[in-house]
Amino acid sequence: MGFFSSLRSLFSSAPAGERPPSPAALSAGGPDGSALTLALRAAEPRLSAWLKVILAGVEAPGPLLWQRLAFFLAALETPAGEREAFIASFQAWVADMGYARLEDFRSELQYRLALALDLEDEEDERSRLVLKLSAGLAKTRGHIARGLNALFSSGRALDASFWDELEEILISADVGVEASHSLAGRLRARAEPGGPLAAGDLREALGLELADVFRPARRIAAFTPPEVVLMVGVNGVGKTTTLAKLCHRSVLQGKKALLVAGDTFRAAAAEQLEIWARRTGAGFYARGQGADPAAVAFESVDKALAEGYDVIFVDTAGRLHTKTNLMEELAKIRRVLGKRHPGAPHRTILVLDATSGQNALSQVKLFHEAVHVDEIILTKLDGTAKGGIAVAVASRFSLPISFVGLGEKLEDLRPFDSRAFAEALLG
Ligand SMILES: Nc1nc2c(ncn2[C@@H]2O[C@H](COP(=O)(O)OP(=O)(O)OP(=O)(O)O)[C@@H](O)[C@H]2O)c(=O)[nH]1
Ligand SMILES: [Mg+2]
Repeated sequence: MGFFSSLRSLFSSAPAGERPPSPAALSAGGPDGSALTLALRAAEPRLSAWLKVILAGVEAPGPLLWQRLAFFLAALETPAGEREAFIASFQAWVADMGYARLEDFRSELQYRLALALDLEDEEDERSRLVLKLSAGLAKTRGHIARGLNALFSSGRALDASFWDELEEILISADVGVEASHSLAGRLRARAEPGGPLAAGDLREALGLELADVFRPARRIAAFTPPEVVLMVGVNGVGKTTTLAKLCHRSVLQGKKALLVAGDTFRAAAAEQLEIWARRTGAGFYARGQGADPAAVAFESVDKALAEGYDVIFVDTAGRLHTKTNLMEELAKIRRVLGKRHPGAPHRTILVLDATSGQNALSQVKLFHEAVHVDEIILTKLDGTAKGGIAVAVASRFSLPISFVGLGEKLEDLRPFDSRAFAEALLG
């Protein structure tokens, strides 16, 4: 959609002399168009502020909420069809999830609006990301911060033992021996010419060095639709959930998406994916258990071409990276996709579980050798003390981390932002 500019001009300036109505007046009067418009105009031009206005007096999903949303989207000159589709899809999702209270669905609503209105790069969303990351990385940060605070505020000389200790603190948060050594070395190079740095400067310099380890996300060259996304990784890391989250993002951005059950090994795998397809409003393709996953992938491209899908997401069974026959099966899926649709798969995504520690490094190496990985998604960053693995992976392999998983819900997948990550890690 992307009507952000019309949004700004519609709501950004309250005409002098007009006072916004109180939230109480709004809720009592129901969807009073002019009162709402005034309140929206008076609000700060940020999605969260507008949402506060729209949701004033709303306690549960019901007619008031749907009317408010319809009004908001209409005021932004969203075409009626898109407006209705947005609301219908949100209604279906709320019903499906059985959510009855505002606090259950508020953040999903904000997430959907941010994507549909193309607002995700806004300050508002970035600070939500930092908040979420900070909460997720609390354990890792607790670990690192205690050590760094003690070290940086010790007033000690920046001698060999100082840098050794810094390395040890980083290693203990799973940053890895190699990456910790190189980070400490670069910080040392920064610190030495000018003599000892203050504690705050050291922390800031470490933050910059950390953020610098990460590569910017890859830009995808032009291709003929459908875009084909292939998900790979060891067992239980979050491939299927992450695929559903990515699919959700695509659908919210207005794309026609197909979820493909390429995990024909586990009986429940296709059912799990079919539920996600219903929740996200995507199409679904599967064959019976035991079917050849490469054939399923091939046929799904046929279906996507025939039915005009923009993007297809192919799930695969979890596999141990050390089992050569299973890795060969993945390589075959890849080959077959490329034969049916030149350039496919356009994105091969390796999912890593942040809690798996240093083993993640050998997963990257072997999956990359077998199927050529384009990007990495790191899941379960919420609540692990091993968040430093992101740094270890990025410094060892020249692969971008595109998204991070911060929980089990559909909205808990966010684009990776190296600055936000370094901030959240160091506090
Ligand atoms: N806390 C948290 N849990 C997650 C995250 N991503 C996935 N999970 C959970 O991890 C578990 C496994 O997720 P799946 O998506 O089934 O993993 P998978 O890799 O498809 O598993 P297999 O297909 O069996 O190999 C589920 O309970 C998910 O809800 C995350 O970012 N944070
Ligand atoms: Mg799975």
